[in-house]
Amino acid sequence: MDEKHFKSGFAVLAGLPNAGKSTLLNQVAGGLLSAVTHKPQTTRQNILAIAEGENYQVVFVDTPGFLTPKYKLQQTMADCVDRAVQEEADVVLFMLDVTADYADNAKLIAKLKKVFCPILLVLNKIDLVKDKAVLASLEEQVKKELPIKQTFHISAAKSTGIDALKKAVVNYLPTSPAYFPAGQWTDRWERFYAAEFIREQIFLLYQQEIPYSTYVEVEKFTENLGNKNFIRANIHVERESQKPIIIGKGGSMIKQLRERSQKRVEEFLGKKYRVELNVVVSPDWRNNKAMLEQFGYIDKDPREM
Ligand SMILES: Nc1nc2c(ncn2[C@@H]2O[C@H](COP(=O)(O)OP(=O)(O)OP(=O)(O)O)[C@@H](O)[C@H]2O)c(=O)[nH]1
Ligand SMILES: [Mg+2]
Repeated sequence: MDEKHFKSGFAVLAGLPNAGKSTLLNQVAGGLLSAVTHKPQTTRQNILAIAEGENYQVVFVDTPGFLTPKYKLQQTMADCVDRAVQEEADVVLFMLDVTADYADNAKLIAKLKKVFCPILLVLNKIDLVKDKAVLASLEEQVKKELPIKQTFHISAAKSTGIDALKKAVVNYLPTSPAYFPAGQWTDRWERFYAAEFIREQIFLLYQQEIPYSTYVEVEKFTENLGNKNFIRANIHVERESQKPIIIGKGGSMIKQLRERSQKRVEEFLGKKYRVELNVVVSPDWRNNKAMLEQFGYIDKDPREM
């Protein structure tokens, strides 16, 4: 390793819900690290993926979709975006879904105007546009408002344009030693991913408000205990009336959820697990500061510890 020329830093993915940030993170990470679903607001916390080469280490940061908070959980999600963009980023990748309404980005753009680091524009979902002139006109609009260094046309889902983007990102990083030991690909524990992927399956399986009202807590995560790997998770919902919806008629829904979650976790961790799910009612947790702290969505105020 040539320390004089080693580059390292944080590349933050910022964009509206559903722009494809987590799909891109998974592409650059080379594994399904971050939950992806067709529903907006899938990601609730910043998720890192570390990509490294001979002379660089890029820490990609997936953030929750930028939104105007309506309840406390959404406030914690917006805080994650602020922290990543304003405090952590060495380069920001501003992601746009080229099929979505550009006007919805106004507030995020206002925020990005205050950022000092370079901003790259990433136009995503180009597989869905036939008329490529749309891309040039979008780029022109964004450039009227933000000092964009470079623009990339990608399809995160179809893996188009990813290598060029990844390569370019390295150029915008400072000369710096690596932030994480070589070979490390994330900063989270397996337990965290187990909870995330069960939550991902809830987003895919249930409708309307249910996914948004749910928090998954992995209560037990044991490996090789009598040759068994075992995960027990509590699914917290907000109201008593949501419990039977999660469970379904004769337990049919929770059975499906258990099977899908088990498959997803096994694929990710590369081992067999037995997953057990339990439903708990935690009234109005999305608006309860103490519960949000307990669930790890807010860092505890050290003065109150
Ligand atoms: N056609 C197409 N779909 C894509 C592309 N990238 C992402 N998607 C889809 O867009 C949806 C949202 O993708 P996510 O990666 O979860 O989006 P996100 O920006 O992380 O969303 P939040 O976590 O809610 O902020 C999923 O259904 C993806 O499969 C793309 O390049 N082309
Ligand atoms: Mg996401």
